[in-house]
Amino acid sequence: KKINLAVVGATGMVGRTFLKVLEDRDFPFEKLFCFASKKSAGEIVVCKGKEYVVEELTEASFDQDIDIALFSAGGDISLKFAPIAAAKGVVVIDNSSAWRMDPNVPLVVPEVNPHVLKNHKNIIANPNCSTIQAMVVLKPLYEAFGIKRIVYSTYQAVSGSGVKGVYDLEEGLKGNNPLSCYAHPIAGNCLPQIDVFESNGYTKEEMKMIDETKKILEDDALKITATAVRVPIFYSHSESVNIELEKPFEVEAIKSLLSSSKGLVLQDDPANGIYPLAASAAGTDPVYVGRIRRDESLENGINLWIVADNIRKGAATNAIQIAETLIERNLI
Ligand code: 11C
Repeated sequence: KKINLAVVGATGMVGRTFLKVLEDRDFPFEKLFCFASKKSAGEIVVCKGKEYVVEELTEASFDQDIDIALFSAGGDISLKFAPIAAAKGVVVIDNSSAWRMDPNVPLVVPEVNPHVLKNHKNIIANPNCSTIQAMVVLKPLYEAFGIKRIVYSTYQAVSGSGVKGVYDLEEGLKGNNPLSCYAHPIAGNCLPQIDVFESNGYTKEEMKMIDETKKILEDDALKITATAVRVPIFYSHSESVNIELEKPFEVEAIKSLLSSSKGLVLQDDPANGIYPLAASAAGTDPVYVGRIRRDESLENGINLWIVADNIRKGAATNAIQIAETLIERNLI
């Protein structure tokens, strides 16, 4: 069956990357509908060499013959329009945080937990970018050795904040500091704040990593803490992850396990300067892992460095892989 696709938020940073990834992966769609706000309606976008006129998103948009809608237009749009689309038989793959923790909504990384897709009720959530890349590495470790505790420390690119974040860094590098996005200058800085603070002193980004990890690994007892930091990098999030495993392990066994895990590329030859780098990961789809070494302060502790393009694997690619998995498994 040929699929009719819609992209909601087609002119945004993730929306444009959806179109690029559909093209790169030669996703087999028949028709493509591109929606955005009234302000962007009429703009032309291109996918697989064909031009599409962006239409204003309205409730009637989903009366058309659409099988799958990829949403990336912010949480409010998802909250309002995903149920409308779902009720009209469209399967929504939503990149916002609006539906992620809803118990009726599968939260999916295709290499990690595709089995939960069979329970979908026409809304499927794409996890937060910093969670997605960690899951691709942590799931094989969880299965092979068990995990007791995770300490996440992130180094996140400005593109995670969309076009405003990219603008602030570009301008900051020219010596201007517009503060259109962040509370402090991002150029030459590290901001230990991503999103707003919650009452427990953690940021929303940190709590997303903690809560989404538990949901995806289906383990509420996991002990997790996180510090999320915005760094002056355009694309790709980097993460230092410290893990306390349940069982003893050999470092070489972990390297060999991860080198053969789906969606992962092992880059771990520090003597030759080989380890994952944000600049090399940018524009690509895999998750990269390296600097794998024992945490000698802990029984069964391991340290890892994980990098992926936050707009591709962290958003657009993961959503499109969900669509591909739905098709493969006849869940559409
Ligand atoms: C950032 N992780 O880097 C955020 C962006 O919940 O989808 C993605 C927010 C989300 O700022």
